[in-house]
Amino acid sequence: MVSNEKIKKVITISENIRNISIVGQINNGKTSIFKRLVKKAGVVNDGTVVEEDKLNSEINEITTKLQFNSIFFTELSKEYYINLIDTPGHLDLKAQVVAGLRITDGSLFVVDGFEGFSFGGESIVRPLISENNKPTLFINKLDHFFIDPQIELEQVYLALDKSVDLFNVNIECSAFSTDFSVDPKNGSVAFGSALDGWAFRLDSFANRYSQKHNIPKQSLLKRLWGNNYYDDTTKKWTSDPISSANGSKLERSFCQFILRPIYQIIRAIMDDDMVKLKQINESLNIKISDQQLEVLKGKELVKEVLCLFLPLEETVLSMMANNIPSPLYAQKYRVNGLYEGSMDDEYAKSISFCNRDGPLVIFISTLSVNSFGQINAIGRIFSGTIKKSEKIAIINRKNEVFTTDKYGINLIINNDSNMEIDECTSGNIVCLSGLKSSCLSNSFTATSGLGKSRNIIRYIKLPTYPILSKSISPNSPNDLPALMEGLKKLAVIDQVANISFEETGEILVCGTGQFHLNVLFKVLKEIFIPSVDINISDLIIPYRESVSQESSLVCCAKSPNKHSRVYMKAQPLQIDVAVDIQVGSLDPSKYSQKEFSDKLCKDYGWEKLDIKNIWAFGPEDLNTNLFMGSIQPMDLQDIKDGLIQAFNWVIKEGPICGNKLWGVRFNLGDVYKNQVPIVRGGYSFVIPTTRRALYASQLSASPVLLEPIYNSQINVPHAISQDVFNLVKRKRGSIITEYPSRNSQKSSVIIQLPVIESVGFENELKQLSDKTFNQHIFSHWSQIGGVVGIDDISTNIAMNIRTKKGLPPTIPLYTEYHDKP
Ligand SMILES: Nc1nc2c(ncn2[C@@H]2O[C@H](COP(=O)(O)OP(=O)(O)O)[C@@H](O)[C@H]2O)c(=O)[nH]1
Ligand SMILES: [Mg+2]
Repeated sequence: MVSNEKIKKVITISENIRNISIVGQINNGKTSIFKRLVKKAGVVNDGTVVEEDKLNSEINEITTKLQFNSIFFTELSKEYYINLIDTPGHLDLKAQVVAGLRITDGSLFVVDGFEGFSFGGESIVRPLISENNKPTLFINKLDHFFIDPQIELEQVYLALDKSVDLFNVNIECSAFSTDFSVDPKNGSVAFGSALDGWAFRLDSFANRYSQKHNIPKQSLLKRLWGNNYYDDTTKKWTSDPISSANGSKLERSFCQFILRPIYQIIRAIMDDDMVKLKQINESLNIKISDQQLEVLKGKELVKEVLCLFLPLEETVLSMMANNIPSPLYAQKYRVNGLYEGSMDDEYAKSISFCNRDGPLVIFISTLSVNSFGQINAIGRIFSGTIKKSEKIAIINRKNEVFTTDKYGINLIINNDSNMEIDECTSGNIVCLSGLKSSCLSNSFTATSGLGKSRNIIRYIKLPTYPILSKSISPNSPNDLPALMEGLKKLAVIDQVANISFEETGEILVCGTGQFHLNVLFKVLKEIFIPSVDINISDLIIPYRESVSQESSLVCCAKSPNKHSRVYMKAQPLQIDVAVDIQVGSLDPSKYSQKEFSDKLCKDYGWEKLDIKNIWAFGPEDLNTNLFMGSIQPMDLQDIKDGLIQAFNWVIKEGPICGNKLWGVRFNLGDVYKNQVPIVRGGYSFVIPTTRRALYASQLSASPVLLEPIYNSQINVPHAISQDVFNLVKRKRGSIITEYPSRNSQKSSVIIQLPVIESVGFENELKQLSDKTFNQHIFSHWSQIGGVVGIDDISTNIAMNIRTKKGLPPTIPLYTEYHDKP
């Protein structure tokens, strides 16, 4: 237990602070490591807190929300205060990983050394680099290798080397400027078993051998990895695996000096050879009592001896403290990616020096709810000092500003307990409590004042997209207000979930996948409205309306009095533009109209555009439809807003089945408005008439439906891979790549699968083998069937949706909205 006074002192020394996320693919051992570190060095280290909190944070042992813990660690009389965050590995919850990466400067990237580094890991490297978060690598599950008594140590080395290599290749592919690659030789890679609690770096052995053999540690470190061999006959180091003295095969130094002692300990214990074990213990200076040697047997004894020999906690804490930069150092290069304003202004300078006396800048990257239902705002102080009762300004995603002096400042001890403090300086992660919920949005900047401009810390671009919904209703109508209240809170704390209240009275909760939905409903039921009984529907698969060709004619809609007319055509929005907007690499809201127009011409080959022509992208949250204005000279300023409103209406509810539109470009033609306002009856005609023109143009452009497609990773035993391939085919999926793991009997297969097929797919996969594992992430929209109205598949889907929504049972033709000019 570290005293509060001590903590308050350490957190003021930014050089001694480390902010670190534990990241990696699901099931690789992140939470196991987190728990060990917390138990050993958490500032409240009675070892019980983590277990209690588990209830709220895991479903079937899968981490579902960021887990925080403060750790205190001393090495060579330097005291470190580490804010450690365990992140979920499930791809549905990737947005939380990014929220963690943003407020930390480095990470512990956990890889399963036995299965190797693959797809899920790759997708986390990208946000890691874009957040300028410096990784260290932990290669886990080494115990798996040693189960086999015939194990070839050289094969183990090759597998570990491959994991390090693949990790670095991914880092290098994503990073342009910073060198974030890792290397066992410089101490940024650790190997071990989180389950058994042992781990080492080359350092752990170099220290021992350099003393024993009287060789400088640094020169030994270089030789313990890579193609280095020690020839006992010549007493010389060589890079040749064959002895020059007698032609015999040499053992690689990593195997001889590191893996072999571990192997020998395990073998001696498993073979019950206590004499041998005692010899090894003596030579390696492992101090285990005779009493323990008698009581413990087999695996338990292996754990005990290896934990004494190579304690995981010390290895990992030392690696993180020495390889991950302090805020003082990290903010110098991170400021560029973080701050929106000019790099010359006082905010940028203060952030880059992590200056506690500068203006206050806090970025709140996540809202967390504790088991008592209280919402806390967790963020990083990048500059200045936050002091109790001093007024702060909050700028949210919508650029709204709130000021308040009513909040508590807390250090995070763990997810369920905080330590209230009066002030906190830059470089720390803090939790602000008691903020009014009206000010809270899922990420925002808090500052001491707004300065001259309203520059802020850049918002996090969400890496995932809500795609699957379920509708929800209370069992008893009296509970509706409570349900609404609970859902409002849910929308505040979850960055990605989308909760919508339909005109039909239906309430839809939309998440990134089934796992995400399970998490949302669990939080809702267990924390926000434990006393309300709710009904949850089956999955609702979203389809989008789109077009596959240009309208076959220029459509026309006349105002009711026939005096005004709107002409319109629709066509598919160029696919790379739509896709780049979808994945976030092209964001219309980031550019001025002229810049955007130039970009379309330069990067997407559009013909020189009259820049005034791009009128609107929509819908607001995902601008994948475009409304091009008219080029006619006649002045439309007085009705332009109405025209755009009609566009925004139609793209939310298309004519085929009232679904959203994706990838449609509408081109406004001529607009005739009667010059005498009294005759045209004011402007009330604009919206309904334009809407009809839009409908007609969409319906005359070979309308189609799009279905969502997943990118999925499945881990399957080699023995059933052919059966799995057949299943994928049957479910309309396609195989993208296969990564066979050379150590285990499994492959990692990347496939694309229609979302609707994923539900049954999982069940059938489990029937083939319960050793399979799969997870999905939204990939893209793809046309299903042919033109609606002609093709049976798409027409039936559209008809079913119409029936469910209570729409008339025929899909309209364009002629219903088109008036002969
Ligand atoms: N054999 C073995 N299993 C491990 C090791 N580390 C973790 N596990 C197991 O792997 C599973 C997932 O671990 P967890 O820490 O929850 O992984 P996370 O999803 O990355 O947080 C659990 O069943 C652990 O007991 C290890 O070093 N060796
Ligand atoms: Mg976990």
